[in-house]
Amino acid sequence: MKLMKNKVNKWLSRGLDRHVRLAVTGLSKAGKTAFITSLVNQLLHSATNPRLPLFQPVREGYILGARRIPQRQLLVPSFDFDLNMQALHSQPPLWPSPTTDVSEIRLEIRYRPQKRALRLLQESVTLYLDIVDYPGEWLLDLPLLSMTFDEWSEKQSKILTGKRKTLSKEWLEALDELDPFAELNEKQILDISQKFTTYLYACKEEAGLHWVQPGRFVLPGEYAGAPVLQFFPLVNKSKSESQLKEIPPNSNYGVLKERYDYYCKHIVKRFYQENFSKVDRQILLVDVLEPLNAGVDSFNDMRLALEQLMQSFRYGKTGLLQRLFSPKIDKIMFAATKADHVTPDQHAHLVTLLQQLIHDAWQTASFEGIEMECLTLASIQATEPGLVDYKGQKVAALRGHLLNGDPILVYPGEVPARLPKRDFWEHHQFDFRSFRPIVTDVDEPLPHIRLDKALQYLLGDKLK
Ligand SMILES: Nc1nc2c(ncn2[C@@H]2O[C@H](COP(=O)(O)OP(=O)(O)OP(=O)(O)O)[C@@H](O)[C@H]2O)c(=O)[nH]1
Ligand SMILES: [Mg+2]
Repeated sequence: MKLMKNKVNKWLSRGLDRHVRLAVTGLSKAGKTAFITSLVNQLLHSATNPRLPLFQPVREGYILGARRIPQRQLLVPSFDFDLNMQALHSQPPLWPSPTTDVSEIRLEIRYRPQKRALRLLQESVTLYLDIVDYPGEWLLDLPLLSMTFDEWSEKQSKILTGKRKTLSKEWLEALDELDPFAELNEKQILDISQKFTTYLYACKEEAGLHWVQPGRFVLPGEYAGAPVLQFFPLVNKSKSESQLKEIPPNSNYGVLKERYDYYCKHIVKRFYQENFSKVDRQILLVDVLEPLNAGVDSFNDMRLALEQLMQSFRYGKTGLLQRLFSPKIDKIMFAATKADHVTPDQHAHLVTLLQQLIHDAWQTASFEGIEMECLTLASIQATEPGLVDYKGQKVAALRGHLLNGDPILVYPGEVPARLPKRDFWEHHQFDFRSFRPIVTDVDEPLPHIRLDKALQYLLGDKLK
């Protein structure tokens, strides 16, 4: 009889278990890894976490706790939570390293059900939470799936202005020498590909630009050195109608086109298939402050890249992501990260600025009946609000340590509430610094700003 009861209970509890797959999206350095690390850290402390007043299951005490369990996808590397925490707890504390590959983490969260019907059946229920982390650059490749090689080449020609024009000089000179319709010259293709890759690295590292496409060229992961990463767009090359009709497969052109198609089909498509088809919830993290600090070029580039990335938010039937991968996303959160870089009185501006940046994606998602929320947060708070004397008055400021360890009290400046106009860039001065994480003890949860609000939005309803 007892055995029977246990079996029924086990069956029942499995029936009540819930699953959430959360996609944490954002451009490179938006703060994805910091967000996941802090979110996992907060949940692992959830039984006694005093830092989560806005997360109802913790505030009302019906969450029992959370623990890490082995992930389902055995071929995907595990998210290195321990290494990230080790960095944050080192002396002096360090930020987690940039992400170079996809990784995943799974949590088992146990709670006392609040719905009466569930309570009668079971004392506790489990929510399994899967979170995936990936390099920001890889997310910019989705639009490639709707472009032919020629369309992509044309698009790349159009953006070769400003800093990109200067950085692309060597690559374009080498490209000038190429006859696209001549028989394949493997050595020449390799040489130009390498120059193109160097140009992409320079866009990312030297110029701090975000729109770096194809994303795998700067973060190749397992494909480093493979021919699938040896192609480039044929910019500034005129091609006649008749030439385009019959491109010999063994010409330089034919091979570049073939590699581009292969890249789209086997790398981009596979990545989205594996990571987005089962997503339930999505958060888009945006670092608005760094590009605002870096100037108009950087800010506009961020907007452009964000636009590309938000193609993944077109969930309607005509949206590329929906057509190819049918994710079942019912809630999206848009978050401006690193809110601890500005004084609390600027947070409202940060939100309105973000709302303007994501306006189009918001409209489309709203039309599809997807629930959305916009907020500003700091996954790992590195500063504390303070006051400075300015012309005899007390003014809001931030107290923290710079990356080199120097203590600092600074007024970082004002965040514009709307998208900045031309004259704004001429007159405005920012002082957004990079701060070192605050020293914390291993047994206390990481300090944050409004991460509990994000948790409530993304998971609160699944823990009822
Ligand atoms: N002050 C502060 N800085 C942050 C916060 N989150 C991230 N940062 C800073 O932003 C940097 C990038 O954060 P990551 O979490 O590595 O960004 P990512 O989106 O994972 O970047 P990729 O892996 O390169 O795509 C960190 O090294 C920190 O310097 C935060 O909450 N507060
Ligand atoms: Mg990362």
